[in-house]
Amino acid sequence: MAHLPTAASGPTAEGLAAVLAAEGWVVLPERLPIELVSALREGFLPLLERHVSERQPHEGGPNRGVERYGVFVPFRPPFDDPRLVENPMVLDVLENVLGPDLECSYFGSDTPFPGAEFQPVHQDGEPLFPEWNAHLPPYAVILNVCLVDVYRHRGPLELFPGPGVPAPGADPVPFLGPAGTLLLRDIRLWHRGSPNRSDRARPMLSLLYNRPWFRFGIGRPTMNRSHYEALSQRGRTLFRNACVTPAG
Ligand SMILES: O=C(O)CCC(=O)C(=O)O
Repeated sequence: MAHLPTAASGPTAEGLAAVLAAEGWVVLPERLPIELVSALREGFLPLLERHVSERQPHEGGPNRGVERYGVFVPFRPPFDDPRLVENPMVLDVLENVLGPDLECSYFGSDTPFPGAEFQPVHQDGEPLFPEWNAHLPPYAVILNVCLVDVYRHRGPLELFPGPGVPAPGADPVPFLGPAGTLLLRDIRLWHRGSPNRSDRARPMLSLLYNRPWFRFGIGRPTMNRSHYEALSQRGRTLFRNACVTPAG
């Protein structure tokens, strides 16, 4: 059975970055504080409820399937907490992988409800040069944080290690762990959502960090000017291409 790569190969940012670059993902050795996770969950559930009441479950693309919802996350408390959006451990690893000019250009979420089934195996980002048969260095990495404990039957995200299309019958590795566990995965990593056989939804936040020339196209972080101005210098650099609306 495959295991998620963790700090075992080196607890330093460089060691974690090397695992991420080689395997396509890494689970960080520290989790978000439980009180922050509770605040994120309490803040997120009303957004999810409103979204569900207004939308059809499969809205958001062919990969979504039924009972799976994608909700964009507004950049305001508690979601703008620097321990989440400019987490020092995350940024130290990512600067090693993406360079010092990285930016954050997507803030969303994925939630399979009880009854969700398998998604098709897919990548969130296409290879940059599909006609060129070479694996290029990472240019965009997703940070995933589950807001509830995730175990086998609660619809974990399933990851297929390494570059390339998974071989038929390849065994994916489920992303399991207590709420607040931090996963970094290359946008090109093949993955799928799995069935949620529990009695509870599995909300998971997604932030995309990328090299400055990459454009993802949807889910650009949106914040009002007062939230932008409250950011640290590092935060303003990370969110320099955010959609900033007048304060109000
Ligand atoms: O949240 C999940 O389990 C998978 C979500 C996903 O990969 C997607 O919607 O593209």
